[in-house]
Amino acid sequence: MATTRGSAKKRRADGPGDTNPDGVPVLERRDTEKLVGYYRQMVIIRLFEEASQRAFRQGKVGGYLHVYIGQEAVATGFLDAHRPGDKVITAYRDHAHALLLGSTPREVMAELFGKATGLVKGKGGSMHLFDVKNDMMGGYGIVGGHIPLGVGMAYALRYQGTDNIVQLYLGDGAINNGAFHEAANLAGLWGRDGMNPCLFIVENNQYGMGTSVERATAMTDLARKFDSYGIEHEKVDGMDLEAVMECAHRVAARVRETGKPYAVEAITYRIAPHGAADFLERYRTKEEVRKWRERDPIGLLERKLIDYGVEEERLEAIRAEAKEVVDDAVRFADESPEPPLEELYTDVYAEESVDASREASAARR
Ligand SMILES: Cc1ncc(C[n+]2csc(CCOP(=O)(O)OP(=O)(O)O)c2C)c(N)n1
Ligand SMILES: [Mg+2]
Repeated sequence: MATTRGSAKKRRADGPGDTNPDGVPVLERRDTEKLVGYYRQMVIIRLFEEASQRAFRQGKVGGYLHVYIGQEAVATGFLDAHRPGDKVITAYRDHAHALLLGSTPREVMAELFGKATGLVKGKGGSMHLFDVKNDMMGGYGIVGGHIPLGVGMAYALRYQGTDNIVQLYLGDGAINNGAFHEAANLAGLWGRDGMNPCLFIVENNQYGMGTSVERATAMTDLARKFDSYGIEHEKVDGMDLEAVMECAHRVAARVRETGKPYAVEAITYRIAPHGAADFLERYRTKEEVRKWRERDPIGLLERKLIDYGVEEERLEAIRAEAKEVVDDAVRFADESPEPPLEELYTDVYAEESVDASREASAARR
């Protein structure tokens, strides 16, 4: 089905004027059609994640793989406030972020399968998705490792005189890492002078692998950790897409305007196991998972859409079409070729700098 092959379609903020002339956020006017579009995207992400986890368990995916099931409303809502040129950086649970920014399900699935047609030619895999043209500055596998990079990007965006911002996603576990504290300190410091438009989005999914937030830190109010660095913050219900969208537009506009960092702790839940190879979940009860499932972000949105007058048949049709998009992506990844051996030696260093340094050393000779 040619028409369904495309990515979860590109999404952008409403453009100049995230607030109306009275200063009221645009999102106070409900746009049911937009929400239906996001329902489609969230269903694509859910089915994509289920398919990728299955493929991993069938041995089709190398490296490791972590799915975003349960957390869909967080990236969907925050990226609604994305504007071209803003940068997005996250950890290894990164498929949804890439899809939402415009990478196609085909190229992302092929990347997981390590194929030549993958987003980064099959060289990155699940944890290292990168799509510069769509502002996706990476998935990173080292917990906390991307946080200093994101803060540095935010500085660079201001240094270059743009009004772009960085959306920096991190987990509850990453916040206990030293790299977070060093980077947050600099973000606060540079932000004091309007030089750090970094929006920290803490995806508190309650666990870092098998360790709950309560077992990982004595101060479990993660948003408040940002107080130490002079960074203002709030919390949002990360299961409720509309709440996330409202928060995202309001705080992104503020970061864009002031050049100061801001932090949001999105309260969410990892419904799936930590990684695709994890089956035993001794660290939590079935009852706990069941309770959170009652607030599954897709189910919540579905109920709201029905309340807003959208017909169940329309949602049914969207689910069927989403399944075709994902089936097509899996077929494409399956049938794509492996990267040729010569690819081992390409993209190791940036070509331009290699040429420039060759020219410079030739000139010196
Ligand atoms: C520096 C480092 N230490 C440990 C690990 C092993 N590890 C992988 S994921 C993870 C948990 C991170 O939890 P969180 O930041 O909450 O992210 P989530 O998996 O919940 O999305 C750990 C400890 C790692 N990848 N890097
Ligand atoms: Mg976590």
